[in-house]
Amino acid sequence: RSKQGFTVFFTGLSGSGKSTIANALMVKLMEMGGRPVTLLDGDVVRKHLSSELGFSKEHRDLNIKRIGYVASEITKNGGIAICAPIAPYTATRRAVREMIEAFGAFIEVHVATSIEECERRDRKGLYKLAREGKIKEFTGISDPYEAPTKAELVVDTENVDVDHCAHQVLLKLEQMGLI
Ligand code: GGZ
Repeated sequence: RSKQGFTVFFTGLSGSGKSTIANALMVKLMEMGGRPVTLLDGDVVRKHLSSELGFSKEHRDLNIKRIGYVASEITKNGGIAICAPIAPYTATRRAVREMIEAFGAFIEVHVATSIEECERRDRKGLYKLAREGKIKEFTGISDPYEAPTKAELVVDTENVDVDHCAHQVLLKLEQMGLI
């Protein structure tokens, strides 16, 4: 009997490393074969599925619920969904968890890179723009990020490299009997 579907849901600040870890995880899961793997990355989803949305609480919630819906369909059909949005609100993450747990497993991974480190890296220059007030409602600067307290896994990208973070997720999936 084939194994149940599941969703790995990364949450963390802009520039925390969610996309990089999610991509590394996707490659590892694809190499294992078996089930199809679908990556729903924050900025890609915003381009194709949520292009009309901004960054108000209402729009962020709508964006996350769309991602959750797509992930729940993938999970229902026995696939693997990897989501990597900021998802700053606890209640919204919980709603997505409930939607997905009706069909399979939900693994929340907090990419817990500190705001100081994200701003120091500032890979896309967005923190600088946010500080200058050129981007409004920027997560961690002028908009909230509610850190998870009950994530299945917390990864540290300040002291641990991307590949090792992805490996930690794989170990968790193994422990849970999902792969
Ligand atoms: C946060 C913003 C904002 C504001 C643009 N706040 O690091 P990035 O650039 O490539 O990823 C971030 C992305 C956030 O979209 P999400 O869909 O993940 O957010 S949410 O889950 O809250 O819906 C960032 C960029 O968009 N970006 N403006 N104001 N991030």
